[in-house]
Amino acid sequence: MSTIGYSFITPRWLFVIAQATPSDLVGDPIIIDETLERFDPDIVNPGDIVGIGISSGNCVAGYRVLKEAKQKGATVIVGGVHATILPDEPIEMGADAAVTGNGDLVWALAVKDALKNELKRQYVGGRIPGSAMQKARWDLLDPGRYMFATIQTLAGCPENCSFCSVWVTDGRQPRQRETDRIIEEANELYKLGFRYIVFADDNFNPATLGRIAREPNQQKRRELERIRDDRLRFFDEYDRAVPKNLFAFTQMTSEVISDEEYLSAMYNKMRIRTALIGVESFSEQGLESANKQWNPAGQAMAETIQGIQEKGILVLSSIICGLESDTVDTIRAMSKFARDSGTILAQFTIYGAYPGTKDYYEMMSDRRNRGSAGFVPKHQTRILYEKYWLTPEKPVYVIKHPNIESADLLAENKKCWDSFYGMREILRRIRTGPAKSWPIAGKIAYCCLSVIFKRVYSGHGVSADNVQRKKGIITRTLIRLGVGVYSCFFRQRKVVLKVPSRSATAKRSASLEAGMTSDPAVLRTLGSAGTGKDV
Ligand code: B12
Ligand code: SF4
Repeated sequence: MSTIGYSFITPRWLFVIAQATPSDLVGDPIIIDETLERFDPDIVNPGDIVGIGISSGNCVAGYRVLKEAKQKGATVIVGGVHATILPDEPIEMGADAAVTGNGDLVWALAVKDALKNELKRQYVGGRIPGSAMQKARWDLLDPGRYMFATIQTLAGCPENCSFCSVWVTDGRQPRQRETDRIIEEANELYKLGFRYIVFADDNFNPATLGRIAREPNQQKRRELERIRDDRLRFFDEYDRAVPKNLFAFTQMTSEVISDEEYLSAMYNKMRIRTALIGVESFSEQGLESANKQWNPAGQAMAETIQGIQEKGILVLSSIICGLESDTVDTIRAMSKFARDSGTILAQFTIYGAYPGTKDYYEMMSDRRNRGSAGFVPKHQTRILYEKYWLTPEKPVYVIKHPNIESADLLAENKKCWDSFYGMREILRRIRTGPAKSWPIAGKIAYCCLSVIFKRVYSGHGVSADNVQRKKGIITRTLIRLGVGVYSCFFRQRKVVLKVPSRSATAKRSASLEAGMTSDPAVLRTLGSAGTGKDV
């Protein structure tokens, strides 16, 4: 793993779990984000409590850290979305305990039990109400090492897209955090110099007028109406209490277009300027494969994107290549739709069946039962390996698509990126899209951003950790340039991006560390088990 010691997005859980740590018993935790620098086992002493957060994409690295920490005599507790879905796996890998669901409340209990040598195998954090969701400990953040800090305003999503685990883990009942805590965090981040933040919500607009109108269940409809009212009230208060020049990025559904009041408030009051929208597919069959038929298809989606951009929120369209109904032709058609839609940014991810999703469970059931008499598989797409997340295979080689060979899927995906971010297309967007009215500096910045975006995210889409992946000298130089320009406009305190030397890294090992990679973040609570004394 190589890292430049700087990361795009803060992994929010680290700072939330830091807040949940009983500092009176163990002192402040040491935070390590492997996107910034690799975990150094030498900082662990016997009796320390090490918390590791894993998602399916980075659990291999998480298990490496787990083994290294265990060898040093630590008590290791694993949480995060992957541990929530498969809590037995970290235990099989040697963890002392696994935490499922939200760690905000249950983490302190696990730490106390560890100190008393009474640790249980599993702690069920569940889906806690918004009022119980903790603030993040931004006092432990080194702001110079991240481009954006993350605030969560709401957890859960009422939809049930078949490729997504959010509604399974976080539930379909949206849970809104307390307004005061969100505002407090936003102001704290502002003071730390941030002028652009990420609202790390599962879905920022779970209850728009369009969503409410298509809800068949009357009770749920009323509940969504209440959530919409709460959201609008929260937007008002946020607007009053947070500086006007703190802007934000978020992820939301295209259905926001159905709600003029909500969309305007997102722009005017929450100051959202960019948003990732799950377009998934421009074809009706693709949307059906994704269980997202409520998303507009084709031209209707293009008009939706344009409508949102006309309101001032620039759209990053997220498109999946390799949904079950896809063929080489449909992917090419989608690529053209994306270019013609006017979306200012687009990402083309390759379909993956993550554990916890409906697709995954159905495909695994197909895998087990295919060949049994009378069994009708639900999918034509096949998962080729058990526990594929533990293999070094790239996601594209883990899935056998019914219509497209993996190599072709990769090639078509690459073409999507190449054509969307080809210089001719970038210039066309500058002449015809929302960028048309921008000053020349904005146009140049957009050109640079497009080039960097493609170099950094091509193939997999936006992630928190791409800075550390193996990037060539040109990409690294461009990233440095981009960070410099960004910090000029969106940071109060300028970010000086320098690569830390090995010795500097070692010296810092006993203090706060942060960064970005595809590796997991680690939270090390320094506590001497059994004594309760700070180390
Ligand atoms: C915001 C977000 C992003 C943002 C920012 C990511 C970031 N680093 O902050 C962006 C857009 C960059 C992103 C990108 C991607 N994401 Co994303 N993302 C999310 C989202 C919506 C919220 C994450 C978040 O910050 N939540 C707020 C924090 C506080 O909650 P949390 O992380 O769940 O932590 C709580 C608990 O899990 C637990 N916990 C967590 N760790 C630990 C550790 C210990 C020790 C304990 C005790 C407890 C604990 O306690 C915490 C507090 O309650 C989640 C959805 C979700 N519900 O998880 C998807 C999600 C994590 N992303 C997902 C995916 C697939 C991706 C991408 C691969 C998508 C892509 N491009 O193809 C990339 C790559 C991610 C990467 N490597 O960086 C999947 C992961 C699926 C899986 N099974 O692993 C999720 C679950 C969404 C989904 N579609 O199903 N993502
Ligand atoms: S993909 Fe988006 S809209 Fe669909 S369930 Fe997941 S969070 Fe909700």
